Amino acid sequence: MTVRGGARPIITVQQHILEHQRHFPHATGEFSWLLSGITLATKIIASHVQRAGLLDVLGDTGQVNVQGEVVQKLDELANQTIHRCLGYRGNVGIVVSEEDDEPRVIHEAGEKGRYIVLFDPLDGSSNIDVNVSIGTIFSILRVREEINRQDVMSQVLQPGVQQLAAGYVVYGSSVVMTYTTGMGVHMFTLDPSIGAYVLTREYVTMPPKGKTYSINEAYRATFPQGIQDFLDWAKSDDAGGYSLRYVGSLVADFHRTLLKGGVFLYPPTKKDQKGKLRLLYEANPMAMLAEQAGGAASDGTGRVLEKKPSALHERTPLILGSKGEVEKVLLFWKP
Ligand code: P6P
Repeated sequence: MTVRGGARPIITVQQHILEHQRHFPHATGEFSWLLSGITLATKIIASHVQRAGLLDVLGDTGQVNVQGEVVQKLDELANQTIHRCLGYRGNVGIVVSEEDDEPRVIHEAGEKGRYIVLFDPLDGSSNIDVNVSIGTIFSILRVREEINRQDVMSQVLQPGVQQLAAGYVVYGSSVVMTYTTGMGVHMFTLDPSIGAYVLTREYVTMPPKGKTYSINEAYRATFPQGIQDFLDWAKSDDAGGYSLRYVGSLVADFHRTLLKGGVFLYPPTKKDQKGKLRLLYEANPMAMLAEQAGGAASDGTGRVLEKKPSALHERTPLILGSKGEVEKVLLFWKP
């Protein structure tokens, strides 16, 4: 449902979560408190992203992160901002970031720390300095009582089907937060005049088909043969006129796919033989959103959400988008 102009109600993301509280019967507002930490952090990040040329936040820090990637100044700012905003929410027990080697245990939370928050603080780093859309991705798991709380890695390495919630914020021509708690996908636009995320689309559904494919074809020669066969077919008359759109920021490429349909592909390459995208805090949250919107997310052999993670920064191949389009890719690519 698109919430049209006129006398539409102003519903903030906190209000929306409270109304959806029944999915967390014992949360009694706890979850909305947690989400308010994420919305606060992304408002701060947005304010820096939109003034990047005016503040000393462009360029890199000269450091290399656990991924082997040069850390941009805005990467570090986003990472620290999310840690600061989440660390004192009281109900967050463990925080995992793409920028951190290991999970951070929030000792102050103690037994009250019932949630695990995983995030890519600023996805699309290569686009930061050239004013192209970038984003923040988050995933929320519950601390599992049946697992020793001190066994942090076992707590964190949960399959995507265990996610309580997932979402992203895309810092583009407007700042849009998209999230799901397993009860549909909902979108909010940050209204800078009031500093609040306001509901703009509810129960978003992904078109079942879409004539757009999104892939970095520079790596074509090292894609699996089945992916190369799909790309050849998509360019053929038989396919009926696909176009290529590729921003190079997962959040932006997924946001377009969610709204317009199509398929995003990051298959294995010679450089990233297990795919480039990280399972826990990129692929899983996007896969939850895709499936909640009626789409699909596969690693080539099965649902991304059913993968049992074995390492914190594990990567995965990702075929993500309209159900009909993901199925077409898998007709050609059977790893
Ligand atoms: P490539 C950004 O660095 C990122 O992690 C994703 O946001 C994006 O989809 C992908 O990498 C782009 O990778 O190899 O095409 O530059």
